[in-house]
Amino acid sequence: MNEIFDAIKESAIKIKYLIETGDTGKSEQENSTGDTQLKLDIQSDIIIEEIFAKVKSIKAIVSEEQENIVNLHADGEYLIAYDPLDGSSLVDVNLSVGSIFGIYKNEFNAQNIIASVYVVFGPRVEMVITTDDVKMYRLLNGEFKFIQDIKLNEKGKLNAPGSTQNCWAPFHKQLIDDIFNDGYRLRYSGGMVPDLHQILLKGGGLFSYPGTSDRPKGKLRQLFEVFPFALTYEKAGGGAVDGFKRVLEVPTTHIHDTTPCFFGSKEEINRVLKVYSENGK
Ligand code: P6P
Repeated sequence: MNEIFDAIKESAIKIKYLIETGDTGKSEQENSTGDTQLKLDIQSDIIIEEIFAKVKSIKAIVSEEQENIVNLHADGEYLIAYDPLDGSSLVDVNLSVGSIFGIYKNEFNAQNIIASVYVVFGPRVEMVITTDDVKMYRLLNGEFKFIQDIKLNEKGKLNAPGSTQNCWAPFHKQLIDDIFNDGYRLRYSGGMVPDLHQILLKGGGLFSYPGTSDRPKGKLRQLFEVFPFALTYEKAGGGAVDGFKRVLEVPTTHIHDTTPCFFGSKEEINRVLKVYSENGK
């Protein structure tokens, strides 16, 4: 699998340059979930696909920016689902963005995810690789150097409450208010990669993107946003749930399916499960 990690490192260096120099304007296209595609989205996707096409162990890929699966090498053993530049619109206001990769075997579904990678493009470029553990690397003089292992505390201090105001569950807002009343600090940029990276590095807390009235199945995509981070949070000693169960037990029927999601330290995740099981459907 190291050849895949090396391919992602190669793409990250090119995407870093693209972010610094590229045109952040809108393209004429929409992706399969109706998001208007920015030129950065399309160009980042092209960079990644061209690099992955050279890796013989990759059988097929799924991109947030493309409707269908792209078959690469019939004898390949890995499937990769990725979001080439999540939160790309944040580049316009100079906030951090990221790329997310889920590495699967046999099928694109939660049961078959075997590794994940994300890259944060911020003041520094950092890459986090999850296999049986969670390891962080930083781009230094053109090379990714190992910096640290990542482990979550049992309980954290940060709260990233995405889209609470639109949540379908009337009790959800009270859950978030109670967490703030317990002294958690608000940390939400609108980019899931830096928001989740911060919670991982600051010892823990809770990131929520619940189902909303207009999107009861949530906004974040299973294969290339939620499942990769769910693996990372679980391997770091925390958890990831949809309110009622592990998100890594959520079935996938379409490659662009979404799911409500909560990522956090053990204590915060147990708090979500308790409130949803007592009040939810
Ligand atoms: P909202 C970015 O567009 C994204 O997909 C995630 O990175 C982020 O967590 C979420 O959407 C933000 O959504 O509704 O708060 O703008």
